[in-house]
Amino acid sequence: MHYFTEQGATHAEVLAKVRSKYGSGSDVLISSQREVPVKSVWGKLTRQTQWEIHGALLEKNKTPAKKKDETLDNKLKLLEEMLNRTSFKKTEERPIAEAPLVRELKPQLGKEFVSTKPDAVDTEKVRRLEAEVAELRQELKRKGAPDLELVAERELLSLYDHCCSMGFSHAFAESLAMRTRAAVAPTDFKLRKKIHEKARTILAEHVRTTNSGSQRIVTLVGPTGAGKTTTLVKLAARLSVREKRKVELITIDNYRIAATEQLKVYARIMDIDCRVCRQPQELQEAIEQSRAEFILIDTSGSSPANRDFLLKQRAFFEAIHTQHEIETHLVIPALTRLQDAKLLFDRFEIFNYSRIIISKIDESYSFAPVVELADTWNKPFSMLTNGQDVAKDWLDADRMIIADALLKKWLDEIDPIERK
Ligand SMILES: Nc1nc2c(ncn2[C@@H]2O[C@H](COP(=O)(O)OP(=O)(O)O)[C@@H](O)[C@H]2O)c(=O)[nH]1
Ligand SMILES: [Mg+2]
Repeated sequence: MHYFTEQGATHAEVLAKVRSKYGSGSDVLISSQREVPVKSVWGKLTRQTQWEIHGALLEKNKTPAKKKDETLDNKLKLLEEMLNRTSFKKTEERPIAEAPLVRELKPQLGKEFVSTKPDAVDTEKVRRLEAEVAELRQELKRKGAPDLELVAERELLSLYDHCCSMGFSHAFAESLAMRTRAAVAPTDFKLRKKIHEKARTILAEHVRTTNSGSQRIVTLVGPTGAGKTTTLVKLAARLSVREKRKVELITIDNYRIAATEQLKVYARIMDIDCRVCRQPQELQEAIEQSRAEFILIDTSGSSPANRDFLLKQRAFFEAIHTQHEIETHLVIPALTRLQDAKLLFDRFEIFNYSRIIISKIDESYSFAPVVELADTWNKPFSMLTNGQDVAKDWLDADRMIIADALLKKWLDEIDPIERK
């Protein structure tokens, strides 16, 4: 424990000095703050006074706190802290004491921190902060924020805000915040680590996962450029190179020569057969003749709006589905927005896909909309892809990995010491 005494001409000045030197975390304990006579001869002669704050710094954090940014979260913390250090007893002098937010905070005022002579600068700051917070709260309300107490439950609000910023719908974000609230003890409402722990588990409950390669015939569908061909090759490499299974590639993407050639090159490298089927009948015959343990079918990419094209592609699978089970994965790029994801989930349903692959997670900040939609449609994830290297840039879907990818950033925003 390190003890300190700081002095300044005004209460605000000395408080600012303490904050800038030691930060404002829970490790900074203030034992007393009072007005004292200036000890110098000149001070005695002129009966000057100054402010003095005595306190202690707990061992765990001797470094000054990081400069706070302008988020709602930080504003609330700052506001609460300032209110804790300022008296609002004289309501006639301080109309702000009747403001709703202050009423909300009043019961939390710590007696030992109540100054008998509050500084005007502090009051002004409180007013300004309160106005800003009220504005931000209005903004949150407009966005449909849940009915949570602004200060006491600020970490739950912050969780809600984070989920919205990741791309979840407001309804999903609210449901997650409220379910987390129900699972956390009220004494932990201000502890992000505790809230994160529960939120992570609750979010993971919304994520279903499954395997790939459960059927002999596997196909990937999805929009152009989603990563279908690359991911199919990744699957082929895993089955043939790693698991030593006999694999054959078939492409019904006969519209783009380059796409067909791309697949043939990969097949040559892996030393596996590759065929191009231009008609549904050809696909049927190719499957009948194949001796492979796994047949991986590459499809043409298509805009979800092009229903005719999608129906043409589906005709290939209609030709074989009576004799064969088909494992169909919908490939969706991680950066797909909620409205676009809705369209993909809906339009590609004609392929009766049973699994979702999130591709290109390395190119996106978040894939929350895909996770929300998969939950709504009750579809499990099979794989995530994270790069162009066909030998290694993929991973099996895992509910905790998915939950962490969406919530860990929120936990990481706070001080590493608070996180422990
Ligand atoms: N960064 C990144 N790029 C990828 C990933 N998967 C595929 N790609 C790239 O995305 C582009 C389109 O991939 P492709 O497999 O041809 O998409 P398709 O049209 O759906 O078959 C190619 O340049 C791929 O190398 C991935 O997981 N991460
Ligand atoms: Mg392709």
